[in-house]
Amino acid sequence: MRLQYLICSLIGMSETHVPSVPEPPKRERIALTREISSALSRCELTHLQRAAIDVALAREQHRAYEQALRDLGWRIESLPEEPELPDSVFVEDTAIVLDEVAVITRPGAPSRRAETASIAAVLGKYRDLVCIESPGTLDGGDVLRVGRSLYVGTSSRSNSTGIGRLGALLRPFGYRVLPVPVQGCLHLKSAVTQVTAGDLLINSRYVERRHFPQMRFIEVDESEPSGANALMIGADVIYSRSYPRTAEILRQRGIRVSTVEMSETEKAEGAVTCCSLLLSP
Ligand code: CIR
Repeated sequence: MRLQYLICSLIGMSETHVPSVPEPPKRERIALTREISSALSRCELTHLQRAAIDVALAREQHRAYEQALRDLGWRIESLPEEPELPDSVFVEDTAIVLDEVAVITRPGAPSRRAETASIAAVLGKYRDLVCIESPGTLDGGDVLRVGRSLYVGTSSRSNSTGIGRLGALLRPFGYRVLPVPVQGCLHLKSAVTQVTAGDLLINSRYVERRHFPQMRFIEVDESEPSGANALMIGADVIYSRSYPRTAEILRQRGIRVSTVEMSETEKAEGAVTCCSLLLSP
């Protein structure tokens, strides 16, 4: 029964005379990003050889990435450049943002630990904050959330102390934290990301499917091993133009794919999920 009709019946008024029930205030969808550092060429590298990065082009591509998020209804809150922090555009690694709370991480690479202070200052406006503390380490790129489950890659960046602490911090909110081994790539989300409510895009040479029971899988094209990172936004997916064969596989499955050019941040081992932190309503 419609609420207005119920009120009408109770107070004996015609439906047209009842003022409409006010909608609860909507929380804005905010994407937190950061300008590319002029020092990006001095980024951390684990699996790639260093290649020349065009910082001006990287910035242009980053603006197009932000525009893709705007086109899907997100307001961009962009932090200024950190000239002394080469990897600081990869804001995903500094926090895990949930509806109830935000966890400020302690990145595995010592060169990246100073990135968290400015992120905490902004996130504190929107969420209660909790922190991963020494000797724990955790990179947000290792955390794949599917519903109330947080799968966390036991990579070179996230240690068992950090993963254990994440579990203890989030248990009171009803989340379970599940460690998952990864091999051959930087983070868990280099190996697997969610692309629909029931589908994971995966490179099963980097992570085993058995860790994700009840999910279906879309395998990356074998010529595109780094193509498993996609940014799911509702029914849409933001995806790198570097993996056209996998993009086509996603489209054939009926997924709406918006592609962005990521050539320069990819030379720094970045990908589409790493360049924003999404604060959803
Ligand atoms: C690093 O090695 O930390 C950066 N060069 C790349 C981080 C990419 N972040 C991510 O995939 N979440």
